[in-house]
Amino acid sequence: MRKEDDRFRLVQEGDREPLFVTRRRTGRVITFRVFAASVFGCICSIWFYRVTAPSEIDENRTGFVRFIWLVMLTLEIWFGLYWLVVQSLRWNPVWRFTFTDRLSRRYGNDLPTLDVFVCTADPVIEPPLMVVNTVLSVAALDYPPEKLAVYLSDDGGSELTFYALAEAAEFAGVWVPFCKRFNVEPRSPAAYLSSTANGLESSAAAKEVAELYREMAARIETATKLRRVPEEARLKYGDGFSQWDSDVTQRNHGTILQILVDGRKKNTVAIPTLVYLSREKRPQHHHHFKAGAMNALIRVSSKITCGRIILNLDCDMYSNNSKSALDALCILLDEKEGKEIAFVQFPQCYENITRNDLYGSMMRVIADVEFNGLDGNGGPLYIGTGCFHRRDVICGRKYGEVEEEESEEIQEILEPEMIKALASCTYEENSQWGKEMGLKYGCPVEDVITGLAIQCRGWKSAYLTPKKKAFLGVAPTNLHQMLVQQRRWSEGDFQILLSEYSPVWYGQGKIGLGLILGYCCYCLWAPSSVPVLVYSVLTSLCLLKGIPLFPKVSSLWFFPFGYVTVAANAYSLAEFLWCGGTFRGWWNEQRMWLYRRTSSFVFGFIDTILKKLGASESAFVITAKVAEEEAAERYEKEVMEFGVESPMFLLLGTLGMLNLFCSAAAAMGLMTSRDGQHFQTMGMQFVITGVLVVLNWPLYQGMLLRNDKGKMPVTVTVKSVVLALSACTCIAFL
Ligand SMILES: *[C@@H]1O[C@H](CO)[C@@H](O)[C@H](O)[C@H]1NC(C)=O
Ligand SMILES: CC(=O)N[C@H]1CO[C@H](CO)[C@@H](O)[C@@H]1O
Repeated sequence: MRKEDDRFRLVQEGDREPLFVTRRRTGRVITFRVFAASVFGCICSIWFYRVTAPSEIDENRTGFVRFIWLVMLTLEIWFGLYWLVVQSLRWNPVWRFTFTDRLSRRYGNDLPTLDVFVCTADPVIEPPLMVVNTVLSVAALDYPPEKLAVYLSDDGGSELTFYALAEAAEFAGVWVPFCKRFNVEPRSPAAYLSSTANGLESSAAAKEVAELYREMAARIETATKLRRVPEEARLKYGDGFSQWDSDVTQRNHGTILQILVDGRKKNTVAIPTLVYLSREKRPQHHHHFKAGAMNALIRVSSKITCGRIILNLDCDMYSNNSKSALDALCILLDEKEGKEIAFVQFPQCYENITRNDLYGSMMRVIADVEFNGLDGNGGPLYIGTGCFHRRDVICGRKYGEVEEEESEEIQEILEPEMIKALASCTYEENSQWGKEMGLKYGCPVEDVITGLAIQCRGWKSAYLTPKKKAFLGVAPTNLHQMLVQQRRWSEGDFQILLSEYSPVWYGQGKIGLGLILGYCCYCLWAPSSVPVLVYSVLTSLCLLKGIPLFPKVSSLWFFPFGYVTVAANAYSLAEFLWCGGTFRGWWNEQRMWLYRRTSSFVFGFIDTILKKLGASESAFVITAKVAEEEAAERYEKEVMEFGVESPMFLLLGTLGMLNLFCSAAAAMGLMTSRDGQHFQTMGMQFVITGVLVVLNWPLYQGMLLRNDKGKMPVTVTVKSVVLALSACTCIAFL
């Protein structure tokens, strides 16, 4: 009897099954917690050792040595506390799984309207052909075309980008139906045509589409190379180009708006709405970078298609999975748990990664471990791309306030001139835009702070990592770009910590402790550079000078130091391999971990402090997406690229040389003295400095052994050697 009841209930609730489930891995979490407790025990004994400073080394401690030990104690307290904060990211990870089949059964084509915002800022750094491939890949998403709109925001105000989009709008008429008919994947034409395994190569339809694409690509590339739009195109899309008068420049122009495909009208071919927008820019008005562009898009789109859901994408991130919108909707439309979720973040994945990921660009552990941990604590950060938002939430709706119903009637169609006013420089004056509405201004990582503010209004967010990556971008392919990007991130995150929206005080009582700590892990990137820098310099210099900093290898006190070092690294290696990485990849990531902390984060830290003191201005550097041929070859071979003179390289070079000189001198001293006792007391320092030297191998190669264009510039090498030698000499005679 009871069984039948159950079955009856199941049938009744058959179409009320959840659209997604949240899973935990209990076994792994318990193992991790036991392990973390053991490491913490050892950290405490390290602190205890430093404070009580056992008598074994005490006899010959002078005031200078005492001071150094005090510094070591401070650093180790910092490392220990930071380690504690970081554990929040692994304490309670969750994984989400969606059921798109249930979504289709329940909603069919009756899905909410979706607006996709693609942002580009410079036609040279971000080639128009790449941008339109991204646009085409989302235009062909598996989604009813009458519900979908793609907006391209061009902060470069470039005719070339507009021209490329106009060409793409025409090509979309062939491409979108083709993708849907043959269920093509991926839906970026360039990516599809370059993948050989698509099996459709031979069909007539595929050949025709490929031919059309190649012709279009050739036209766009020629125009880009000549920096001139062909005359035929000007005639064809006249009303678009007429908006560029002779004095339009990148920094000074009126709003340019063109609806290239209008899905609100009944079209014969079903393709989504396509809109080009370049908001007004005037030198005397601050444009607030990408956040400003996003806010202009939010307003302009509200008068055109007004999608209830907004997907935000960088112009280099194409959709590699046409079902990603449905995945995200499984979460946002779920009647129970989904109701409290404001946005769904996909990881930032890259296609241009070499096997061992020389620059650690994939951030494997962040993407596959830490963000799942954040999700378990209340939700991942909004990272500015690959994120599905609810429009009304991004515009300020608090959790618990009623949602406005989507109006059934077709929106009144406004004149383009009236819509353009929404993207003018002055529209935001005396308004809540940039504060309570839209993306927040005044921070280099506006996305993170916006996500935090949404979570502080009571919302949660969700993190989705489907096996087939949803969006794929282009990673920085040289060391300098990578370090510059990291500098901006660390600086922005640190500014958040010091701002009025700091997770620590603003988030207090609004979001859970786990999430506050989770934010702090990233917000403390910049300040965490200083201890790492000091620690690595101190251990090397003290090795040179023969000042012991660690217990003897034979002493019992050596155990906690050894355990923390070995266990933490073994765990991090296991985690990395579990995320699908290789051993070399892990080793490369350790190097990047060191380089980021001893260059990008140092500069991020100094910049932030200077800015707080009012001595420096914000600047936003876009990272280039194309590499010249030789450099690309070196990238493929995983040879580290230096090539430019940069203060960050000077710092890295000096530190590298310092480690090298100190360990070489100490090794020579050891060989001449033949004193086993020396190795006993200095063992740990030998190992640390030695590991740093081995880790730095590509740096030494770049400075001393290579002869290609990508080697370290000679001036940097010379300066580094001089600086490192003077530091060693100073210490030796102190
Ligand atoms: C991208 O999509 C293609 C085609 O479906 C698939 O084979 C590939 O594995 C995807 N790439 C990633 C990184 O998931
Ligand atoms: C921009 C860029 O570097 N693209 C490269 C990405 O990787 C593929 C294959 O490894 C190359 O063909 C692209 O040129």
